[in-house]
Formats: sequence, C-alpha cells, structure tokens
Amino acid sequence: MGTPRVFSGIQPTADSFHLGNYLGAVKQWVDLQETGDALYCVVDLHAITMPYDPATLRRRTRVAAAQLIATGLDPERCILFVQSQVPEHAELAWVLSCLTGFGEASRMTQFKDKSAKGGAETASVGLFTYPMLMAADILLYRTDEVPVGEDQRQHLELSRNLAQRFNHRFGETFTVPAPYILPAVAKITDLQDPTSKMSKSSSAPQGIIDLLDEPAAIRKKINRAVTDTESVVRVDDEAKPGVTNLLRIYAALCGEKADDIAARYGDGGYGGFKKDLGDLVVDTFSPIRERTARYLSDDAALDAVLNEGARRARKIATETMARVRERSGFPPAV
Ligand code: AQP
Repeated sequence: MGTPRVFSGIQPTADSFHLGNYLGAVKQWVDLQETGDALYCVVDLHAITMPYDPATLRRRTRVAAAQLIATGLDPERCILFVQSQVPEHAELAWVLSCLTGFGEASRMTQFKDKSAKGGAETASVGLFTYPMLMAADILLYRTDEVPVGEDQRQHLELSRNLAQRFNHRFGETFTVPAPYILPAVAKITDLQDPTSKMSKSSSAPQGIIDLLDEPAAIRKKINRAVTDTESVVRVDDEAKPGVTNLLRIYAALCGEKADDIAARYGDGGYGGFKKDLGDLVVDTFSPIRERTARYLSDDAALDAVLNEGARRARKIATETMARVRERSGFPPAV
C-alpha cells in the first residue's frame, strides 16, 4: 500500500480550540502529515448548522487556520484549506443525502443531543444533514484514515456505509475510510464535570482549557479541576474520573505512560501533581498562542496559504466529482 491519504476537519465555532480538540485530533494531524498524504480543513459550512453571525464566523475561520499552523501544520507538508472555498463539498453532500435513509440519519446521536438542547422544532435541517456533509468531506479526497475524537465515530461509520452503498449501486468510486482514534485521548473530559466531553458548546468556562488561554487562566482551571477526596494519584475511570482525565492529559502532553506518572506522585495529594500539569500545559500552549497571534497579524500571508490550499484540494475534489457525476447519470460540469 502507498502513502495513506489522511483527511480531517475542525469547526470554527469558538474563538479558540480547546484541549480536547488539540489532544483528540489536531496533535495527531501534525504527526500524520509526516507519514500520510494529508488534507486538513476548517469546516465553516458545518459551523452554520447552528445559529451564527457572519462577521464572527469570518474571524473564527481565520483564527482556526492560524491556530492549526501554529500547532505545527505545515502548508508544505499538508493541504490546509477552508471548506467553503471548495464548492464540491456541498455538491457531493447532496448526492450522499439522497442515498441516506431518514431513519438512519435520525439515529445520529450528535443531532439528537444538539437538537434537544435548542428544541428539536427549531433545529436546522443543516444540523440534521451535517453527517452527510462530513461524509462528503472525507469521500471527496478518497481518504484512507480520518483522525478524530471518539464523538465522531458514529459519523465515520455512516461515511463508510455511504461509500460502500454508492460503490455497490453505481460502481467502485470511493475509498472506504477508516477511523484513526487513539483511545487514550479519544475523549478528554470537562474539568468540572469529568464524565462529560470537554466541548466548545456545552462546557462552562471553568471546565474547558482553551489553546489560546493565558497562563494564569490555565493554571487556575487545573488547580480547581474536580478530583476526589482520596488524595491518591492513580488511573481509575470508574472511581476517579477527574484524576484519570488529568493523568491522561499529562501523559499525552509529555509522552510518558499515565501509570508511570501516577507512581511518581503516589499518595502525596493533588497539589504538586496539578501544579506540574499546569506548567506542562502552559509550556505547550504558550508558544502556540504566540505563533497564532503572529500568523493573524499578516492577513495577506494567511490568505495566500489558504487560497493555495483550496486550489490544491479543489483539484482532487473536481476529479472525484467528475467520476461521481458520470456514475450518477449527470452530464459533466461545464
Ligand atoms: N473532548 C474531546 N476529546 C477528544 N477529542 C475531541 N474533539 C472534540 N472534543 C473532544 C475532536 O476535535 C475535533 C474537532 O471537533 P469539532 O470542532 O469539529 O466539533 P466537535 O467534535 O463537536 O467539538 P466540540 O468542541 O465539542 O464542539 P461543539 O461543542 O461545537 O460540538 C473532532 O475530531 C472531535 O472528535
């Protein structure tokens, strides 16, 4: 097998990515650009599935792209682009929506959760068809591997089913993508509610560490993270979800095993452990924050990177769409 094609995306739905986005997804993206033929995308079309303000979206899209470069994505080693600049995403999403059963789409838990929060009647149809747009993102690039967090597993399963369904009905067209999910970081949890996912839209500010947080804010949030009364640092998902989450974060950032880190702190209480973790997060995020500000200060350079990324992505996307059009019974695009 040749170099695997890798694709993933992230929504510009906040002014900063958070620690869960970073450890669950973006950190893997940086690693995979070295071994894979990688495309990464700021998925602004996905971001409009919830109520939004255009000026805010425009700003967040740029902040998202700048953060991705600041974390280590190198536009020479991967294709970095903004989804709406490649119109084939929306075009293929329509074709895939017409292959998806209404019942099948209704079973998507992200739609159920998000629509329940705002009231199912007012949820947009776009929120309902979000998974088909995500399938289009992935299938357009004949993707082999998709590095994501655990919350995206169900959507990825739908992408696989849609690829197989299209291939079966209309002839071999799409690669069937595989999830690339690292169990240790697949679900980083909220610091105040350590059984729930850390999330841009549902975590309270004290429960979420942003990539662009100032050092003092990071330290404070980690100091106040919910633990337990036992005072022993050890991995135990059932009895100690808060400490276990902090250990997983620690391990992912320094590359050691969580059990080895736990053994070093033992039963000495949580103060020193939290202080060291705060330092580690600050040391990792501060250079990223500074680089993000630098990339955001040069509009023309950022535009040039994103426009070039979109041009390169579009070349692949139009090839795939030409095949899809032919197999679907449409005339060629003119
Ligand atoms: N807590 C998490 N732990 C591990 N991975 C996570 N991801 C998100 N939260 C965690 C992964 O980050 C990537 C980009 O996510 P996204 O912006 O496309 O949307 P999301 O999954 O819906 O993330 P959020 O923060 O929870 O956003 P909202 O609140 O807007 O829904 C994905 O690979 C995701 O798995």
